[in-house]
Formats: sequence, structure tokens, C-alpha cells
Amino acid sequence: MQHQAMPVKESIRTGTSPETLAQAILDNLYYIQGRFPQMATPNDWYMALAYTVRDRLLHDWVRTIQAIIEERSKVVTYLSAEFLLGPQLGNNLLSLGILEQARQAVAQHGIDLEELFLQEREPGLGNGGLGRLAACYLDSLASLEVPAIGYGIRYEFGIFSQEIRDGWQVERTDKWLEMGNPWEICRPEIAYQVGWKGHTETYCDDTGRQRWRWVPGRMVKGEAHDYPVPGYRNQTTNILRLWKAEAIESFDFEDFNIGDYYGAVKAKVESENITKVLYPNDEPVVGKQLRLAQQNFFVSCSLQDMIRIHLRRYDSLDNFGDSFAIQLNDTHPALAVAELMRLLLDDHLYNWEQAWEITRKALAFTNHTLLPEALEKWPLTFFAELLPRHLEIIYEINHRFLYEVRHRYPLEEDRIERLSLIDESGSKYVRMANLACVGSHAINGVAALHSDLIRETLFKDFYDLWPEKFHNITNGVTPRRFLLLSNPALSRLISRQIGDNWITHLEDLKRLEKFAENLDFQLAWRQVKQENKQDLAAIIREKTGIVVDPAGLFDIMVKRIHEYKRQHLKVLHIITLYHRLKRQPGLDITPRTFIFGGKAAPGYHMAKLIIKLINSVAEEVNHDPVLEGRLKVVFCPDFNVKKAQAIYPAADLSEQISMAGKEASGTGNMKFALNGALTIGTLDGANVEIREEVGPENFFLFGHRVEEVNRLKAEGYNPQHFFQEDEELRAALDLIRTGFFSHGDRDLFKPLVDELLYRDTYLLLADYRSYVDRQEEVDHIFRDQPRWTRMSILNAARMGKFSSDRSIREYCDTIWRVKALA
Ligand code: F58
Repeated sequence: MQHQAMPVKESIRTGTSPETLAQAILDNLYYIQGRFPQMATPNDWYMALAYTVRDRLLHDWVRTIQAIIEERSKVVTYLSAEFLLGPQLGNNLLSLGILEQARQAVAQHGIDLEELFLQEREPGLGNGGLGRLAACYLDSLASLEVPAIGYGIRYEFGIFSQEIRDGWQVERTDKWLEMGNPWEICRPEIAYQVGWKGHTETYCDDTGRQRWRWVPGRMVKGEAHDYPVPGYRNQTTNILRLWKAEAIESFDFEDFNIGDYYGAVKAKVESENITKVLYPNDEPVVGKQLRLAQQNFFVSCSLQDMIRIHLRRYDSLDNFGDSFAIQLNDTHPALAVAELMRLLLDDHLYNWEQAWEITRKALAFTNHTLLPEALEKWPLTFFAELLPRHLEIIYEINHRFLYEVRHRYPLEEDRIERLSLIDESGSKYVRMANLACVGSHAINGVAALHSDLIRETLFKDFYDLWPEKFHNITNGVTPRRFLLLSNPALSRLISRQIGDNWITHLEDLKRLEKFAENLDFQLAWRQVKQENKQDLAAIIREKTGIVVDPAGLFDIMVKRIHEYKRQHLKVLHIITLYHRLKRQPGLDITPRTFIFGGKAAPGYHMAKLIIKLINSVAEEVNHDPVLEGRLKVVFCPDFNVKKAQAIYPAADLSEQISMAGKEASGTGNMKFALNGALTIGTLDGANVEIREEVGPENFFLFGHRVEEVNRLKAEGYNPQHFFQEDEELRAALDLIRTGFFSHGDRDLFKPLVDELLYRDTYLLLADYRSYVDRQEEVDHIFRDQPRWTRMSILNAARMGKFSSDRSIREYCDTIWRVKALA
């Protein structure tokens, strides 16, 4: 006789049916938030749901850690001063595969899930591309079941939030922890002491060998705060471990400051300041001791943590490199070279050669920039004061390294000077990139062009020495967050057509190619885009009051504001169209909305002036009746991950217009194309590879290429030549210059105009004509909607390469030599 299966009662902590989730939410509302439903605020409900989700992650988390310990697997540790995670709730629901169940669960309490998403304050612990890449890589590591720990800093204040007042950027503190943070687990028992200041001493060890030790003047404690990083529906959950600085009370109060209560409290505040705030980029180096202290702090805590974990598995550190593959995300954690050496030499009593071998075997380094001025260097005086022992070690590394170099290149003093870890051309500095290159077994760039250029220019001398150390690993982005989560309608359409394997195997999108000409599919594709544009139009209206027409072309440029990225080239194009329409109001052009977003570093005046210019142009253009609404310009304030997720899906045209040779890779370019935007771009960064993948006929290319840029500059580039030759360019610049956009004030934009007219470091004038002409082609093709849609489908279909899963596989195979968990 067949028995009917009894329904198994789900655990309140792990069950995933809507009913169990609804009950768990109520429980958490009561037992964590201390609220009845009747008196709960939206934030209370958000917290209750978030804790409910976290419970479900913890199970996988513990399992993953157990698997790592049992298998003695090699673990990837990704050291990064920035992790720009973005909102957690939606992504975690998606990873667990319980988004719909959660929607139903909260609906049982009369609540709309979307409302709860709005409650979340995103952890903006990064400036831009570099920090967001780190977050995408964590997602892929977990999704590929590669054991990994992200190590970074738990900034109390993340990237500032941006307001626009009178067209200018105003910065506000990002108090993201204000309402509590349900995702982190504080682990007071996982804490390490980190020194700074003080002096070094020598002594004889038991074997009579001379040894060094550092006697720090100050100590601070780093406490672990862990964030779960779930893989996509695979029961793997990795860790992001962020360090928070805490004062060591006994140190301050008892040993030093007896009777000096005020002094002791001051010392406590000073220690805790280390993790107070994320530095926005482009701040001048002076007064940045705190940043060096931040770098040392998180690097030291992370290495001490790895050593602790390793010594629980093995008796010695001889095989430390079998336990960890440590990736340095740019030079911010490059102190790891000196700190690991210090720990091995001074604390674990290795000799220099052994310590050096262990260090180099464990470390690898990624470079993210081509701007020589962006290479980090620290005044020697900072080092001498803050990290005297590290400085000694760096001197010793340098001494041994230059000895080798001299041997190989006798009498080449210039080369030796360039390779040295110490810049002695004026005031002395430690060159962090050189330290990272010497101390790592692998060095990589982040797009093919970028990797070629660092071999040929930035790190040429290192490439000559060790060509085998150099690799390219083209960046990628996670399709989970940047398609599945942020563009649900397109995801549904794609999955209906080709199944949902693309979520973890993005190359599967290729199968969409054969539907690119299918009129029904095209129609559905267009409809999705249209709805996404409507949604964005609503957000724009709410945030800025500007009304835009979703039927027109959405032309979007979102990224940090920087002269090399050339937001002002886009502005010149807008002014050109405006000027054409003023002269010929009947001109037949495609209506367009130009959308900008991005933050300027608070100390970067030119970038802030560019924001003011965008808003001033918007002011005129948006209100000019002659245009009849055909052009609209919007600066969308406070671009962050949450906004990005609404913006990429709504783009028709993606602007990737940096001067060739300046953008290392770009990752926004990938997110746009993945969501079906067409790109107008230069041959820079990953644009080159995107164009190769999608086909040149589906990409709007313009501008000088790297070799041409170099030639122009070598020939003594003169922007006046282009200014005089091109009537439309002259008109556009003259409108700015004569105060048309600044109520007659000719001074306001003078620094910007003068830079363009007399220097033009980033060749806007040289690239202007080809840009404007290419935009005209965009205008024409957009009117042919079947053609445009076909190109759009092909763009998305051919983005498989740009999944961060592919990047991570390459790191695993070529650099880390790590395997997925069995
Ligand atoms: C970016 N760098 C590159 N740096 O500009 C971009 O081309 C690349 O796609 C991305 O890295 C990922 O590889 C970047 O975002 C920073 O934000 C630094 C943060 C610390 C201060 C200096 C800038």
C-alpha cells in the first residue's frame, strides 16, 4: 500500500518555503528587532528579512569552511583596500534561489519586497572600477566553488555621497552603518595586533645569530568582521573579512598614560581613526600618513590571519605557498611584501633566502592603471616614522635586487635608477609598484591592450628582466548582479529563448545570435528595453525633476569623472547638436537624452568643473523652447551600485570615450553591452576586445589609436590646429568661452577652456571630429529600429568572454594554481 508522504516540517532557520520564511521574518522582527508587526518600521522589516536570509547563508558558510579544512585546499586570498559590494539583499536572495519565495513571504505580511530593497544602505567601500571588480571576483570565486577569502578594510564611512547644489558637487559623509548592518558577523576572537612608529633593535638569538626586532611605539588591534559571499545556487559561501581598528586599552591606559586620562582617550581615538574613512582617489599625498597606516593595518592583520590558519593545518610555514595564493589588488596592499618578510624573519625566525622564496611564491600583483602619475609612492620620511622595520626590509630587498640588476646590466645606471624601489630623483620615495613587481611571482594587466602597454612602457624594465612573470587577464563582470538581478525582464526573455545556463556559462548567450533577425524576438527585446527606459525615466524625474522621453535614444556615460575619461568631449558633442538646432530648428535629428553620472574626487577641481559644466549645459538645453524637448541633459547625482543597476539596463548607447592608452580596461563598458547597449568608443582598454567579440560592424569606433596619440604628441601636438580648422568645434568652445552657459561669466569655465585650447592633454580636439561624425551614424542607425535591435541583440549575445567567471578561471589556471572544491 502506498503511503502519502508526510510533509516534513522545515526548520525555521533554514527552510525556504514562503510560509517558513514568513514565520522566520516574524521571529526575527520580534527577537532581533524587538518589534510587533504593528509598530515595525520599514527598516525593521528589512532587518528582519535580512537576518532571515543570513541564517540561510550561514549553513552553507560553515559547510564551506569545513570542506576547506578537510581537503586542505589551497585558498585564494584577495587583498584589496576596496570592495564596492553594492546592496546585498537582492543578490543574496538570488544566490540562494529564494527571491520569489521571499517576495511571497513578505507579501503575507502586507509588504512589497521592492520597498524593502529601498531600505538598504549599500556598502560603498570603494571608489570605482577597482573596488567593484574585487566584488565581482568574489562573486565568481564563490560561484565557481573556489575557496577564497577577500581581505580588506571595514571603513566606517565609505565613498562620500554626492549631492548637486547649484550645479556643483557637494560631498556628504556616507553613514552606511547608521541603521545597523545585518550582514556582518563580528568576530572579536579573531583579532591581531598591528604596530606602528617606534624603533628597531638587534639582538642575538639562541643560536648566536643576529636578529632584528621592531619595538613599535603604538599598537592597534584589528578585529575581523565577516561577510558571507554566496556562490550562485551552489551551496558554497566564501568569506569577505574586513578589519576594524580598535584601541588596545591596556596598552594606552596602563602602560603609557597612567594619570593622563585625556591623553589615553586621544590615543584611543587616534588608533580607531585608522579605519574611519575610505580615501577618495586623487587626494594629494601630503597628510596621507593615515592611508599608509590603513594599508599596513589591513595587510598585517590579513597575513597574520593566514599564518594562523596555515599553522592549524601544518607544523611550519615552509609550505605557506601551498595554503594560500595571495593576490594584491593594485599596489595598495603591496606592503605585504615587506610585512610577510618581517613576520617570517623576525617572528618565525626564517633566514632571508627562505623567507624570500616563501614570499615570492605566495604573492601575485595586478596593475590597474596606465597613468604614471597614479603609481603610488610614499615619502621615505613616512616610512621612517611609521614603519621603520619595513623600511629596513625594503632597503635590504632593494640592495639584493639591484646587485642582481647590476650584474645583468653593468654600467646601465639609468636603468638601475628606474628599477630601484627607492625614487631618489628629488625628495626620496618608496615606489610601491616596484616593490610589488619584485616581491611577486606574477604581474598582470587587466585587458590585452593594457597588458601590452605595461610591458612596453610602465614596467618595461621589469619585463626585460622577467618576461615570464607577465600575464594578461582581461577583466570581467558578474552576470548574476549585472544581468540577472538588475535586468529581470531581459533575463526572463533570454532564458525563455535559450534556457538559463547562461547565468553560470555566459558564453551560452551566443545561442541568441540566431534570433537576432527574428522580428518577434526583436519586438520583445525592444519592449524590455523600453520598459527599462521608462523605469529609469521615473527615477530621473524623482531625483532631478527632469522629464525625459523614453522613446528617444538614451545616451549614457557613467563612471568616475576624470579628464582622461573625457566627459567633456561628450559635452562638446551635446553643444554641437544644440548649436545645429538653434541655427536650423527644423533639422531632423533623433531625440536624445544624455545621461551622466559619476563622482569627482573632492580635491580634483577640473573634474568638479566638468560636473558644473554638464549641469550648466543641461540648464540651457533642457529649457530652450526651440528644441521642443528633442535634447535633454541629465546629471544623475550620487552614482553608486544601486543606481548603476537601474542605469545599465536602460541604455541604448554606451559612451566609452577615453583617450586611447589611458583606460586600463573599463568594466562599465562590459555591463552596458551585456544589457544590449551599443558602444561608441575609442580603441582603449577592453573596448578593443569588446569590439573584436561583437564585430566591428556592431561597434561605433572613433578617435586616434594609441600609436597615433603617441605620434601626435611626439610631433608637438597643437590643439589650435584643430580648433581653427573645424567650424563646429570652434562654435562649441566659443559658446562656453563667452559665457553662454554661465550667465555671461567668462571666468567660470576658463580653466577648462584654456586647458583644451592651449594644452589639451587628452586630445579632445584631435578626436572631436571623428566623434561627432560617428554620433551622426548612431543617429541614423537608431531610426532603423530593426537594424539597431539586431545590433543590440548581437552585442549581448557576444559578451560571453566578459563574465568574471572567465577571468577567475584564468587566474586559477595561470597564476594561482588553485582548483575548485571537489
Ligand atoms: C580602474 N582603476 C581602472 N582605480 O581605471 C579601470 O580601467 C579598470 O577597469 C578598473 O580599475 C578595474 O581593473 C580604479 O578604479 C581606483 O579607483 C583607485 C582607488 C585607490 C586610489 C587611486 C584610484
